Amino acid sequence: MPSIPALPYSYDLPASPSQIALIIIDMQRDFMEPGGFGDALGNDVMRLQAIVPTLKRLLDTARAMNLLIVHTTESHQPDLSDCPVAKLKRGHAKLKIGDPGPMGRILVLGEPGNAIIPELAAKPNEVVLAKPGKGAFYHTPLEQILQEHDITHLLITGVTTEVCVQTTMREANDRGYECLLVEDCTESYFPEFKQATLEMVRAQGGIVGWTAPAESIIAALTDWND
Ligand code: C5J
Repeated sequence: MPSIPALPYSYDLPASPSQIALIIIDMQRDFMEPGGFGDALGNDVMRLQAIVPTLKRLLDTARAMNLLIVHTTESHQPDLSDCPVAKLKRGHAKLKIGDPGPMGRILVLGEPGNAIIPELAAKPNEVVLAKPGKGAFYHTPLEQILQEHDITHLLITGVTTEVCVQTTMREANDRGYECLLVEDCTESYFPEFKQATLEMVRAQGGIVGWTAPAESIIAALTDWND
């Protein structure tokens, strides 16, 4: 059975590529571009751009291998009925969730800022899930979709590492998935938080899962396919 060099030890691939899903968390303009939610919270959003070419290469590999691809966005209904008051009030941002901004209403489904960045836009056969929380399993059909496809292994990517990515990885780990966090396909507004998250998930013998760089994953998947 092929495996990927990873930390804290090699990540064994499943019997078939069809059991692997690529999960791409919240690569949406709200977090990636000036004028969105990330910017409203006072962050330097441009530092997230560095992962885009690498993530695109991994996405292309996953597409070539017909892996299940799941994109998520952090999104709320236009009436904000799915946004807890506590979330709405949090942070004293200059623009709150639902406020009009340069890319439309902040974190609202269907607004220009809520779209996935064009480089990583979903193809029609890929799953796109709008999630109202930080974790991708909360109030979404993700678990059911993974079960229907007999998925056992998740390659986890996206932004931001210590918020929606880490929350999703922990939720997935608790549900029994073998989770590999792709080191150079995830980013944070805070480099030290990204580093801490990578160390946290793979500590204690991989208590939440594994980490590996994209090139190791792409090489292993490509060899497997040959
Ligand atoms: C945040 C996310 N950071 N996608 N959302 O609020 O990580």
